[in-house]
Amino acid sequence: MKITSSLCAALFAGATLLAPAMAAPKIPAGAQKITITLPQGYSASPTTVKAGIPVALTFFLESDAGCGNEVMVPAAKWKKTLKVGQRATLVYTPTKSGTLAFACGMDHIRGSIIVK
Ligand SMILES: [Cu+2]
Repeated sequence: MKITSSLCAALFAGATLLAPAMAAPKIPAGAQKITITLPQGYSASPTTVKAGIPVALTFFLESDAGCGNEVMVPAAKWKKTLKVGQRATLVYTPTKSGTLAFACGMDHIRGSIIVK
């Protein structure tokens, strides 16, 4: 676990350094594009995506969501704090069917996407 979290921290540090050049991630052709509007997206009925195909998952913070302004996708080791009106996109390829979970940074407001 320690190795994973320090690797994660290193990745975040790298991402921060590269932030100006990487404001928007490259979205592969054929990616499944999904936008989750927060805060209601935490409780909305989940969207379904296909496994094995990249998902361009955009979180849009429509209005203040409290601690939910910070959103994370644990499976992708991805976390982002949004300001109202801001979007952040994660490109991630789910490899198996099930649910792809996202949550506030404290992991107590949760939502999910169904992977088939
Ligand atoms: Cu929270």
